[in-house]
Amino acid sequence: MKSRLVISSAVRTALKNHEPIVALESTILTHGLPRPTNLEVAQRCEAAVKSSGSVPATIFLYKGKIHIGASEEELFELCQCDDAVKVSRRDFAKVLSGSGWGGTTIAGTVLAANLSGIDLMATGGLGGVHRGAEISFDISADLSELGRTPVAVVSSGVKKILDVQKTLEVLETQGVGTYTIGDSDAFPDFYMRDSGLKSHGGAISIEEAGKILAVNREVGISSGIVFANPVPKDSEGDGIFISGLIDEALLEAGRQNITGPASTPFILSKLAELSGGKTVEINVRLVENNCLVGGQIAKEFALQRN
Ligand code: PSU
Ligand code: MN
Repeated sequence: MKSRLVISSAVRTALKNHEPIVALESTILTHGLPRPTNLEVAQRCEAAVKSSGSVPATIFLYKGKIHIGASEEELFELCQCDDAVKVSRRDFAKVLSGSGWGGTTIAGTVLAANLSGIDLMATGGLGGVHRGAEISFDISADLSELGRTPVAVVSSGVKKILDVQKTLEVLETQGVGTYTIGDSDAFPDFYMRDSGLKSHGGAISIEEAGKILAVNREVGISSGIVFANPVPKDSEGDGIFISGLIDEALLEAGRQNITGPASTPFILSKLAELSGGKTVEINVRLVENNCLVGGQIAKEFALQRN
């Protein structure tokens, strides 16, 4: 097993010294954001984690190995490649038995982080229950992965393109706690700070988040946690405008019969087009902020644990 894991020297040192580490996903780079914004986001996310005093570990697959921590050149190549596979739990064996690139989803990143001893990751939006899942059964593997792997995810909630209420229900069933960082217990829906629904665990501070994660690990609970970090107030989208665009993007996906793993990337790129880049701007701003807050939570977690 160990020979399949390639851990960068910065991450290896941090693991050895029990320093705070934040894992970062790579599907957002290979499938979620357009070029060249993806590379810019990759670099800004790593810088945001570093500015908090934690160590970033971007996770991806390449040439039969699971990479934990990317060099500048690797980030560049990953963001350029055309043929990366979107990798969740079921995809590891296939992609690792070949030689190509894999961009890990939140599910894939949580799995790989856990294999390498990292307890927290940061990203933009968690996958969830797709609208119409009662017919399509399309429920992101992010939810079941968090149900079986004890890694915390810092995200701006669940994207409004999904069914947020059903997603919270499945997280409950999977034993995954949801908390909102800050002074409101509203669960965010990515573009907006308040989806109209609440986090089950309510509003918590960064210190409390670190402690909750430490206790989850101490007790040996085998499921993960969602720390929802709302988009900063000055970057929040116009809810009515974005809802209209989402309806349009979903209709177009239906017309073109786009389903399964292709669904989220298609809707995201359609939204970017329809909003003239506005949704991408919000995405960039919130993911960078989540990496900063993720780094702060990782530090609190390290203090509690060490
Ligand atoms: N939400 C976003 N941007 C993304 C994704 C989700 O706002 O890029 C990606 C993440 O990697 C997430 C994955 O884990 O999509 C979920 O895809 P699916 O619904 O096919 O499981
Ligand atoms: Mn799916």
